[in-house]
Amino acid sequence: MSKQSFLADQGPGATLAAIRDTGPLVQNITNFVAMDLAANLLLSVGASPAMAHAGEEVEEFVTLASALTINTGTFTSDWLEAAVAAAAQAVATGTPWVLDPVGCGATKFRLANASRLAKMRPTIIRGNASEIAALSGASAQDSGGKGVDSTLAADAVLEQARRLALNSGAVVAVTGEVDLVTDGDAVLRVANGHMLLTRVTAAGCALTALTGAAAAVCKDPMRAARDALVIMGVAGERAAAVARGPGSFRVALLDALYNLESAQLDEEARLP
Ligand code: ATP
Ligand code: TZP
Ligand code: MG
Ligand code: MG
Repeated sequence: MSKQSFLADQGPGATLAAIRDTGPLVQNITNFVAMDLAANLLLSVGASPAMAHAGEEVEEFVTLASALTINTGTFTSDWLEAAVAAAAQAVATGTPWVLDPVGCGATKFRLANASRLAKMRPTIIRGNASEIAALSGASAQDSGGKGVDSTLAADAVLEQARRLALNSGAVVAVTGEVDLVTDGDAVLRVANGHMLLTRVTAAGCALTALTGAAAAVCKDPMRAARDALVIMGVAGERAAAVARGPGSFRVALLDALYNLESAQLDEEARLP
């Protein structure tokens, strides 16, 4: 895919409008920490969240959903098997699916889980820089990371992100102060956001859920990933302007997402 082909497309405002118009059902297999924020964030932008991870129902659920997100943040072995079944069903039904390899550099179990899922044709992989470095095969020393948090800037792992995109077939979105999105060839950057997003747990996980909603309405995964980052980043900036700290920021973030005007989003997007 050439850079021109997706840049010629409509901007993030059109993606937000499409989410609101169509209200896509986004199925999330996500962690206990993130479930509340991710579900509320999807509702705030006009999507319909469903948190469903039981092995008995995941395949049936995927057939109903417009997108699937899988976040490995608090996985146990049974959740992993359910996620593998859900990912296979997503691929079989042509449902876009997004992988969030939370803290995958921290333990062998996490890396094995995320690596297995990364081989199952995710549409988009979204992680912080340390997670993307670890998933691309970098050593624990090179990928850094502190549990689920990153110790690297997104641009420091550009080559690893490119390699991961080429090996997995996914578009890779790396978040940080300046986010980057790559399909292994073209690279996009999003400079929106605010430091307070790193002071609210599961902001990244909720962004992954939002990326699922964007992928549901936007066929081009580069554009879907970029637009989700712009929506989250602009909302973060607006929330920070009225917040007194992480607690009020978390509430203000949902309000900002709900009140975003799609026309203004394109003006406030910072795409260096
Ligand atoms: P969490 O922040 O909840 O630990 P994560 O580590 O998975 O999640 P992050 O890289 O923190 O994900 O990205 C979450 C959001 O925060 C993204 O929208 C990103 O653009 C934004 N962000 C991250 N770091 C910064 C920063 N230093 N300045 C501005 N925005 C940031
Ligand atoms: N521990 C396991 S999952 C999780 C924590 C703290 C949430 C991580 O959220 P994010 O958005 O990846 O920082
Ligand atoms: Mg973080
Ligand atoms: Mg994360």
